[in-house]
Amino acid sequence: MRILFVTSNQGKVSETRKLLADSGHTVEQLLVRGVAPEFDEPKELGIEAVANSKMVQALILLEQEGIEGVAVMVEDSGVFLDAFDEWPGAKSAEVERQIGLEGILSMLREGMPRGAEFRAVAKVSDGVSTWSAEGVCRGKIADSIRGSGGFGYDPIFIPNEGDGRTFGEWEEGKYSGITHRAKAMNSLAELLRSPSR
Ligand code: ITT
Repeated sequence: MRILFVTSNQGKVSETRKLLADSGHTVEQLLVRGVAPEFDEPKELGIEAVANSKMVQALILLEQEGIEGVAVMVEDSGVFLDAFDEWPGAKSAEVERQIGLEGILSMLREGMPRGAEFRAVAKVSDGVSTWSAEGVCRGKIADSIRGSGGFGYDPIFIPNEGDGRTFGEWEEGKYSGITHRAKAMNSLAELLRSPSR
């Protein structure tokens, strides 16, 4: 299946392309006349609602543009901090832009819980059926920014299933199945393989 991924985030595109390569699906960024379309995202409603909203808007756009014979993918994700009642969640990208990783670290004062998790909701639609999956990656926030790999919160996120390094320090990339996105995409690939789809 040729899957057009509705995102402006190149980090998501390259990770997802690798994750789905073995399942025989190709993933490319949805571009209209060379530009990634921007959609309204109801961030206050959470990542599932944002993904649903992006999917509706994307399917309308494909129809308007006469783009056929492809599937469309949306994904919404975020980091949820125990210390702040799951903030920033769906607003992770915006918060990162506003206060940066240093800002997050300075808000987490000594003695505050450092537990956190990444969550992702991913959906694929061929215009008739829609498949949906989610993934969670539990971990904790590091004391300092470590490593420059990945994107977003990777340099301050230490996954529980790892070896103590932040995702930013993983030289080999983070496609070993433990990321929230990997889990969501692996579930999606499984659903797409299912004969009952
Ligand atoms: P699109 O909406 O265009 O797909 P975006 O980056 O704005 O791109 P989201 O709205 O889903 O994506 O925001 C997700 C943010 O959560 C992302 O920008 C990072 O700040 C953070 N995030 C999500 N997954 C991450 C990951 O695997 N590693 C690091 N940070 C991640």
